[in-house]
Amino acid sequence: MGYESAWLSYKENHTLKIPWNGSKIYADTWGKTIEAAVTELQRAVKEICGMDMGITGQEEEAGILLKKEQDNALGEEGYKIQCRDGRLTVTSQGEKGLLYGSFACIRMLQTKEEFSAEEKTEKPSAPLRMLNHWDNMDGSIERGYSGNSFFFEDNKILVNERTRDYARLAASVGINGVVINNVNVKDRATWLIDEVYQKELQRMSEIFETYGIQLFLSLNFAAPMELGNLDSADPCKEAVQQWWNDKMQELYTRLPNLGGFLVKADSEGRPGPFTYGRTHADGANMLADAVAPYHGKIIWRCFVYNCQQDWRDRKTDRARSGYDNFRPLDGQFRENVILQVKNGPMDFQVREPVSPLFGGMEKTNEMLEVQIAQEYTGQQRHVCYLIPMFQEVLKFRTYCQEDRDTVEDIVTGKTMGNTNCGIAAVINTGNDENWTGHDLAAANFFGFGRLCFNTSLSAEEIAKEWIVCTFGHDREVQEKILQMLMMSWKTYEKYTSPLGIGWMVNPNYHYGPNVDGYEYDRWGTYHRADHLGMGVCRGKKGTGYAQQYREPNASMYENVQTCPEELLLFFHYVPYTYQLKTGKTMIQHIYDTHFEGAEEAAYMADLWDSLEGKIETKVFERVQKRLAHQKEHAKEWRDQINSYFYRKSMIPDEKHRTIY
Ligand code: BDP
Repeated sequence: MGYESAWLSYKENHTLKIPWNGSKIYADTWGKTIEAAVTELQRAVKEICGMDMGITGQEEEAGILLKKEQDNALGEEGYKIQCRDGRLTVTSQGEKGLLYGSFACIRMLQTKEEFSAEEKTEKPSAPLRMLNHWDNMDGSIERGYSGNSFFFEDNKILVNERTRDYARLAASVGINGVVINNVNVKDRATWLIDEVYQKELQRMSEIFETYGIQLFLSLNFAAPMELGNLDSADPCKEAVQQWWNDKMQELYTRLPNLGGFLVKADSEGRPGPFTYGRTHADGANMLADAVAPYHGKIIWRCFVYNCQQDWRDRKTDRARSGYDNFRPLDGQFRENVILQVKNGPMDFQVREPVSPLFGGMEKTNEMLEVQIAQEYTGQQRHVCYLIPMFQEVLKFRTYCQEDRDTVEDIVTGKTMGNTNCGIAAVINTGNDENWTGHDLAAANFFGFGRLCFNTSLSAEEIAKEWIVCTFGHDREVQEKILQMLMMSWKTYEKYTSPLGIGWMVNPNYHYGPNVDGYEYDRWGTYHRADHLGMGVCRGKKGTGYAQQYREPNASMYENVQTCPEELLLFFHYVPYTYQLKTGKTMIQHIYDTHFEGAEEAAYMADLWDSLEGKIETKVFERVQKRLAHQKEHAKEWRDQINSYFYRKSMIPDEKHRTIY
C-alpha cells in the first residue's frame, strides 16, 4: 500500500525569496545523521523552492552550512540558526542538533518564517522525547485506530522504506526514543530479546540512529521463565539476575544503540515482582543493573492497580493506587530507572486531575506518559486535538518545592537537575495511507513532538505550524482548521464526560456511550450515580485520594467550593440540584453541555464542508466522512447521557428540549 508524507509533504512555493546565495551545501564534518540532514535539506529545497542543492567541500562557496561547534549550552541536541550575508548556517555541538536544526529550517521554509541575521537558538526542553507503540508481533495494534503495525507482521519484523519515513517524521519533530512493541509483552514478543530477532532489530536500530532515535523494547518480566527455562523470575534470586545480565550482554553486543526497556509489571495481569513478595524497586533495579554497563535505561510504568476490585467497597479507589504503590519507594530506584507516570491517576480519560505522583516523588526520575492514540477521546474517528490538554498538565503546580515545581519542571529536569526524565506518548500511527487514520489526528503526533521539544510553544502556535505544513497557505483553510482543532477537545468533553466523570463508554472497546458500562465492575471505574446525585467522594470522608496531593492542592480538591468545577464529580458526590458557579444546577449543566457539544460537532462538520475544493479531494473526503460520523455519534452520546440522567433524577430540562 502506498502512503503519504503527512506534514513533510512539501508544497511548491516559487514565490519564496531564497535567503541564501548559491546552490551548495557544506558540512564541516560527516556522519550518517549529518548525511540525513543534508538529504532532507536537498529534498525540501528542491520540492519547495525548485532548486537543486549540490554539496561542496569549499566553505566559501556554500549557501547553506552545517557546522559542529563546541557549545555546552547547546549540547548535542540544541542548535543555532543564523542567516547572514547570503549564508544560512546551522550550528550544533552534535549531529542530532544539526539534524533538528535542518528540520527547523525546512519548517521555516514551509511556514514562510523569515530567516534572520540574529542567531535563533533552540534546545529541547525534555531530555527524553519518546513514542510508545503498542504494536503486537502479529501485526495488530492494541488501541490502534489507523490500520495495522508497520513494524511487525505475522511475527516478523518489518524493516523497509516505511521504517525510514517513519523515522523522518519522528525526527522532524524532535523525537529521540521509540519503543516499538506493546507494553503487554506476550507470546512471540517475549522473544524480541532473543537472538532470532537481533538481525532485523539491528537494521531497524541503524535506521533509527541515522535519525537520532534510540530503539527501545518493551520487556516481559517473566522472560527468564518463558525464554530461559528458569523456574522463577524473582528479581532477588541470583540465577535470575545472572540470566538478565547475560541476556543484556548478548543484546548490547549486537545492538549497541539500544536505549533500554519499558516495563509494565504487576499490572492488568502482566507478571512482576509482586509474585515473589518483592517490590517494584527490586524489579526495576535488577534490570537497571543489567543494562547499566551499556548506559541502558529502564523505564518502569506506574500504571499499577488492582483490576479485581469490589464495586461495593466505597473505600477502594483505583485513582489512589499509583501513589500508594510507588510513593513509599521514593529514593530506592537506581539512577538509570525512570518511572513513567500516566498524566492522570486513572487512564487517559478526556478529563482527569494530574497524577499526584508528580511532586509526590522527590528523589526519583520521572517521565510523563500521555496517549495520543485516542482510545478514550474518539478513537481517531472524532477530532480531538490533545495538545491543549497536555499543556494544562505540564503547567500544573505540584508544590513539591517553592518554585520549579510544575509537571513541566519535573519532566524537563529543572526540579531535580536530572536528565533521565522526559515525556512519552502512546502513539496513534498505523499502516494506513495517511499514518493516523483521521488526517486531523496527525496534528497530535506532530504537536506532541513539538511540545516536548519546546514546552513554551502554545497549542495554537503548534496547530498553526502543522496546518501550514500539511495544507499550505490558504487563509480560509488555515483559519477554519485552526478553529476546529482548538475547539475539539472541549467539544468532545462536552458531549461525553460531565465534570470529570469518565468511563461512560462501552467496556473493552472503549468507544461509544454506555453510562453503566463500567459501573458495577471490577475495574474500579465509577460514576456512582443514584436518583439524588452522582460523583465519587475522594476527600477525607471518602477514599482519601485528595490527600495524596501536597498543600494547597489537597485542600483545594477536598473542598467542594474550591475544587475546580471541571473536576467536581471526580472529587465529590453532589446532588443533581447542586448549584455551579454559572448559577446552573449540575443536572442542567449536563443537559446544556451535551446539547452544546453535539451542536459544536455539527458546526465542525459544516466548517470542513465549506472547504470543499480547497483541499485535495482524497483528503477532503476522508475527513468529511469522519466528521459526518462524529456529528451523528455526538448526538447518540448526547441522547444517551441526557436520557439516563433525566430518568435517574426525574428533573426536567429547563429549556424543554427533547430528552427521551
Ligand atoms: C489502557 C488500555 C490497555 C493498556 C493499558 C496500559 O485500555 O489496552 O494495556 O492502558 O496502559 O488504557 O497498559
